[in-house]
Amino acid sequence: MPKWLPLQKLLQLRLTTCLSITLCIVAIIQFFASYGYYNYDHLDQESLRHHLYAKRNPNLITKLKPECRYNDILQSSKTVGSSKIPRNHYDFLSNGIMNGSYSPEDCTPLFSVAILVTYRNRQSQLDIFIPYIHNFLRKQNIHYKIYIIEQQDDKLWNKGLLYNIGAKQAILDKFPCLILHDIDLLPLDDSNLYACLNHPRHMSASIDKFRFVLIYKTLVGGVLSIRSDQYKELNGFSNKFQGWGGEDDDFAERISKHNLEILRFPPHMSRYTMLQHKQEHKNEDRHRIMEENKRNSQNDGLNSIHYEMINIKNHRLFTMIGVRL
Ligand code: NGS
Repeated sequence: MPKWLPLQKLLQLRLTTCLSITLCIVAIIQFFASYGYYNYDHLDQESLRHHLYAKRNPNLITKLKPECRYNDILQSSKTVGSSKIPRNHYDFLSNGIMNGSYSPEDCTPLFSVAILVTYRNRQSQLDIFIPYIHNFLRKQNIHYKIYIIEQQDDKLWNKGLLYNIGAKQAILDKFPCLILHDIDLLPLDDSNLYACLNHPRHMSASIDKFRFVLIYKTLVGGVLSIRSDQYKELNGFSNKFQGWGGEDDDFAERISKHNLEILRFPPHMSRYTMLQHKQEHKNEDRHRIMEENKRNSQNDGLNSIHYEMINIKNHRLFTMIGVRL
């Protein structure tokens, strides 16, 4: 047997190991590159103003002021990096805010928006979210009001029902546009105008936690804007989802059943950072409920909410609706 054979074998072995490692790396890169959409379908930045749903709350007192302008906001390239988000707001000034509501001082807004935030036991996130979002929204020339809908019981979390409760109140208060907002998401782009379009808009299409890709095309969870009349038409959210997950996919199904589209702004206008938290308990029944609801959802939603209202408290920076389910 020639002397060089073991060395040749060793070399061969090394070569195959190197090859397999390279193949593995390529496969991993491929997997991550194909998981989600970097450049999802979206409206053109130039055409956005044609899609806006301009409607004010009739209760808003407007004095003789010129109409607010939105072009500069929609064209703004100002953005903040996820790592630059302030974690405390000791220097926060609440100028102009009353009961969670704000309207620009020197112009008449074209949009009135109710921001609905479902909540339980996340004080540290509330402390970051509230001042951040007020600072962000006060630059947008819109009239808005922040509602926090708090589940004050130990039952399983029911986000869909909480959104229905918030929407009912905001509609009673005559808001024509609802923005359903996770408390752990903070917008990064000034151009992400908090207003409704003529179709529902998934606003948080580009989140740092998901490497700024849209994880699937029908995702509407996170931050979603929808006209109040359309929310009523869809009969709101299903009240049946208890625990984490599924209620938003069920809502997407309602949107498509009513021949509405899910619109999005371009990725560079739709970036958010997600505050860290532990994963909620998953609802094991969520897929079954979604299947059931595909067949019948007419009597499950805004028209069938049961809850005990504890109180509605007006704080300076938000209105808190406390409920037991
Ligand atoms: C899907 C969930 C949605 C959820 C989305 C993103 O799998 O409710 O993930 O979740 N649908 C089902 O479970 C059927 S996230 O990673 O942002 O917490 O919104």
